[in-house]
Amino acid sequence: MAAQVQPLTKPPRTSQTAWSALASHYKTVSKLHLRQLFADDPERGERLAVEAVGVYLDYSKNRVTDETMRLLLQLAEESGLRARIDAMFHGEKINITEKRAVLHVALRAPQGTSIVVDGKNVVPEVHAVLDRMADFSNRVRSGEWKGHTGKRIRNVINVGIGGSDLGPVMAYEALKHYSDRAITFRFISNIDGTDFAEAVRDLVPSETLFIISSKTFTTLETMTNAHTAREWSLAGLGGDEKSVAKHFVAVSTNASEVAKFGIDTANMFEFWDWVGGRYSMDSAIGLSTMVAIGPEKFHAMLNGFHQMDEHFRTAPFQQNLPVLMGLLAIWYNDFFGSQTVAVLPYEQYLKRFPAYLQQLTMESNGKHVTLAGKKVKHDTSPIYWGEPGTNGQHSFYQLIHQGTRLIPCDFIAFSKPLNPLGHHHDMLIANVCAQTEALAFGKTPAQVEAEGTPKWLIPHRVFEGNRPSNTILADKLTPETLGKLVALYEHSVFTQGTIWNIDSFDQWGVELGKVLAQRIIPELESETEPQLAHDSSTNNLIRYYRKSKQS
Ligand code: G6Q
Repeated sequence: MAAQVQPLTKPPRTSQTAWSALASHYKTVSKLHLRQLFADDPERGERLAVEAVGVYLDYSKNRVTDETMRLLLQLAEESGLRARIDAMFHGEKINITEKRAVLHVALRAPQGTSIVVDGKNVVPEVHAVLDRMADFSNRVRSGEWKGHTGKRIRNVINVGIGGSDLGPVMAYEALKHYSDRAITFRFISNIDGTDFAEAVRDLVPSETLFIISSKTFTTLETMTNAHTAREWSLAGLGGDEKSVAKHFVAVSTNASEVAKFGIDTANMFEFWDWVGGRYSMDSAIGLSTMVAIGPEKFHAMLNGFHQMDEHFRTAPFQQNLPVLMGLLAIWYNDFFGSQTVAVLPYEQYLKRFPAYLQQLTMESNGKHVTLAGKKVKHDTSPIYWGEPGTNGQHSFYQLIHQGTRLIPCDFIAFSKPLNPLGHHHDMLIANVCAQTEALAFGKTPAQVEAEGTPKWLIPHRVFEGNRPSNTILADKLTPETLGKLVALYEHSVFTQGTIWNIDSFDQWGVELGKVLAQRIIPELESETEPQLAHDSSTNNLIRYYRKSKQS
């Protein structure tokens, strides 16, 4: 039972006096308008901004005063954030319910550094796998790695789900600009056969390589898709079992299951139980990313991650980007009662970034008990969602501007475009500035009236403003910047989880989903009418499905 496991590391928590101070401070701040805060402090826009490792965060358009920030920073101190950061970086088993260290930071630790888990420095192993990945990627990219019939590999398909899919898809899309366009990359995750069918419909097996990515190598969706891939591949290659070695490689922690599937463990890329699925895009799970962009750029991405790691580990909290973002998320979630955060990248290549963040944030912090197994006192993870700008502006932004809910937003943008075309980029960035400005300052009835608006129409055209946002700016979307951006959110999630005193690194809800369907599959497939012992609704749905699939 998870809740009975005692914390291996007790965080030094005090009574969080800052929490009650923030609760009463909120009563004052909630009445303040950003218009006033900016008018009273002409320097606010420059003052409430931090730049570190090439990432600029403007948090001035948040509903905070200096006192709010002081109290939030005090909350971080009182929650033992500093000690928790050190515990993570030192390989302590802070994932207490699974008794595991949490060391995605070791995946990007430079060669020659040392991070010890169970008495062993794991950094050399990390680099040994990276070297094997580089060798493999170079061979595929150069055409040296041939398929069974001697043809070069033109298509690479990652088969995985959750953490073994979302990171690879997001990174591929984000870094497409840098990818080898001679190779087609696809991603199969859903157990819905359509996902597989559509991914391979225009491909030939002799030119197609599958990367089966699964930490456990037992996940229903991935194993089902992997077996279908094996059949499809064999069917196109004369049924010769020897072809599997040329068309399948695995990324896993489970060598025996990989061997059972028929993949030579020489073609297996390893990672470790101290890498959580949603924190694994920079491990061997990123093999498809490395094949796409090449080892050098993959290392540049790791370097970006590492720079943000070091910033998080060493910077004072008041200048610490992930800490500030985590604290602001807590401020809206727990004091304003905002339930969601919108992530709005103004960069088309980041179109899958919000989906990636949904897993990172909500699987990590969607928890209802503390490390000690007690019910949490405050709401945990907000719901993260979003779409790239400017598309969102023509749909759901209406609610952000004029709805009744307060939705804090993260705007993400880059100074330089990857595809400079006429004035496109200036117009794109003008939209970022205009949106954050409009959200913060709104439009008063007097302004609307001055525009000649008829009286009856004025209420409809008023924008209250006072809607908070962060603006995150970086120079250009590069592999290095992507690493920084992902690490920024990883550590913001860590900051939030530390303050709520929860285990951000387990996922019992997801584990439950992995076993639930197993019981029902035979009931749907059995030739004879099964004895059903579910509730009446589930029983009825099973019977309805069985009947209609036969009709
Ligand atoms: C991630 C989760 C989950 C996991 C998938 C795939 O943190 O644990 O999304 O990544 O369920 O698991 P496997 O990699 O074991 O197939």
